[in-house]
Formats: sequence, C-alpha cells, structure tokens
Amino acid sequence: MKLILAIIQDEDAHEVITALNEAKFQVTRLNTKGGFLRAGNTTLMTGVPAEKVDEALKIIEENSKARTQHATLPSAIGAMHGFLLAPIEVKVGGATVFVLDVEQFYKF
Ligand code: 2BA
Repeated sequence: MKLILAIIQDEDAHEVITALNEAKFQVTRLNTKGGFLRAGNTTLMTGVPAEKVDEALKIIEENSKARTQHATLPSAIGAMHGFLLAPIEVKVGGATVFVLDVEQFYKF
C-alpha cells in the first residue's frame, strides 16, 4: 500500500476530491499553508493499493491547474531602507505530490 500526499491549490480541491471519489479512492483533506507564500492550500491524503497509484496520480494531475499568484513578501533588503514589502509574481502548482510506502495500515 502507498500513501499519496498531494499539495494542491484550494481552488482545485473540490474537483480533485470529487474525481478521486468517483474513481473509488478515499481522501482526507487537510487545510494547509505554504511556507513561502504563507497562503492557504490543500493537502490531500489518499491511501491506495500500489497498483492503483498511477491511476490516482493521473486524476490529481488532470484536475490541478498551475496559476500565477501575486504576493507581497517581507524583504530583508527593503526592511533596511524602510520598505517592508516586496511585490513578487510566482507560478504555483498544479500539484506537488509525494508517494510514500505504508508499513502498516489498520482500520479499527
Ligand atoms: P508555498 O511554499 O507557498 O510556495 C508557493 C510557490 O512559490 C511555489 O509553487 C513556488 O513556485 C514558489 N516558491 C516556493 N518557494 C520558493 C523559494 N524559496 N523561492 C522562490 N519561489 C519559491 P509550488 O512549487 O507549486 O508549490 C506549491 C506549494 O506546495 C508550496 O507553497 C508548498 O506548500 C508545497 N510544496 C512545494 N514543494 C514542496 C516540498 N518540497 N516540500 C513540502 N511542500 C512543498
């Protein structure tokens, strides 16, 4: 068994979860925040048999979009001169995915 951890954008969460559920994958949704942008994102946990990993990954990939986000981040250089925020543009997503081996799995 494998555990897929997929970090996706909040905007894509509904579609990704619906598509996974329709394909009979069970999903747990966690509300998370990215360390760089400090903005909300969604982390999905889905435990799947090893032979089903590719099918689940395809669903996640097909339903996760890349987007450009604008953010203002604290700037160390700017702070020295009294300017605290630096505007930046970053491309976020589609999905950042980790696939882990599951040693043991129980449902009590
Ligand atoms: P954030 O950490 O908020 O990062 C949002 C986007 O900002 C990233 O998009 C990337 O394009 C950019 N970015 C991140 N760190 C950067 C840096 N040090 N310098 C310049 N740009 C940077 P994605 O790569 O698509 O990542 C989206 C979210 O996925 C991340 O949100 C984070 O929550 C998660 N993530 C990505 N890679 C990860 C990793 N290796 N481990 C854990 N979480 C990860």
